[in-house]
Amino acid sequence: MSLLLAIRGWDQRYWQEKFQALLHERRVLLPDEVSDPAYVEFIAAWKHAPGSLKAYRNTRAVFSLGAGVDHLLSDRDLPDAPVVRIVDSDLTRRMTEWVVWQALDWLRQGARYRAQQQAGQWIDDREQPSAGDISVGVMGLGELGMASALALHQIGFNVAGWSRTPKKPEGAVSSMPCFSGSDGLSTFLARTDILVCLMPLTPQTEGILNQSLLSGLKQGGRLGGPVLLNAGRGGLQDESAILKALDRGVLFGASLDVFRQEPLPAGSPFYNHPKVRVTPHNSAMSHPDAIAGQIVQQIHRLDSGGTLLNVVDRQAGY
Ligand code: NDP
Ligand code: OXD
Repeated sequence: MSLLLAIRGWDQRYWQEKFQALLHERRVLLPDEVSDPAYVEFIAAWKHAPGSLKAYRNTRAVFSLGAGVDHLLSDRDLPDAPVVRIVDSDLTRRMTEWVVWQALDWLRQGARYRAQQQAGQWIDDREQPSAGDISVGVMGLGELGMASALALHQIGFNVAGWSRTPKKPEGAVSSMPCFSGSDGLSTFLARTDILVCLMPLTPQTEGILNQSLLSGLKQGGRLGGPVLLNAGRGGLQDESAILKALDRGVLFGASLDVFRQEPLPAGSPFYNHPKVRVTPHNSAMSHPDAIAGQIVQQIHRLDSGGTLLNVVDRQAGY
């Protein structure tokens, strides 16, 4: 029996070696090494070609090599097996770093001071707000959103959250205002200076970062206007609405790690936009050792009669 690696865009051989070094009792195969699909017991995938997994009818679980599973669930021919995602403390920490980095860069006017330094200028003529003057709204209070909310709260931002189902946070963020569903959205947006989007891409969230949502954000504020940070998925974005909102001053700025088309094509208006910071979908890279280790552990759990962890709800899409 074997584990099939179905990967596009990453180095397949590298991942194969990582998995094979940990999974001694099974062969780890790439698609063109499979002679009989019936012997494929597990699949670990990242952005496989839709339809290409149809033949693997004995699959016991399909593992995503990342936290998101939209790349799997958008494939109508995915084998009818549990879909498992990654929940990893290293990945969560990296995402928290990105969110905090971007929030602080907007708060502390990073672009302005970098430009001043390059121009050899010493200008200290502007008032500097502090984190306590800024309300951050985190959309998506899952593994990543909750960790980011906690870190932002610890820095002193006024943090609130929004999710699909109601939340009662515990510990340091127990007093964080939490909103949910379409009923809670407008109140959540109206208090938000920095909107952090850490939601999955599902049929319900596709294009949610649109003109109507952006125009519901708090206008004015100590940053000069609202700022969007999106590291969820590009499919959440209505990109022309974001550009219009930036150009019309409805949005003051945006930090975007994800795009509808990746790699973001040369010539995209996002690259040179003075109010946009672009990172190449690497806010929270999956570390191969941690990811392969976690998936192999899950396989061993099944082997010893246990159940899989982090199985997604195929109906909800995440
Ligand atoms: P989780 O599944 O743990 O959390 C998802 C959150 O989104 C939950 O709070 C959920 O609400 C909320 N949500 C889902 N659908 C809706 C909706 N229709 N309306 C409101 N809230 C909704 O996911 P993670 O935190 O682990 O990851 C989030 C996403 O981040 C991933 O799906 C992936 O797309 C992206 N990601 C990006 C990376 C990058 O490098 N850019 C790296 C890793 C992940 P509820 O709590 O009520 O269920
Ligand atoms: C993920 C990603 O989903 O890196 O893990 O985008």
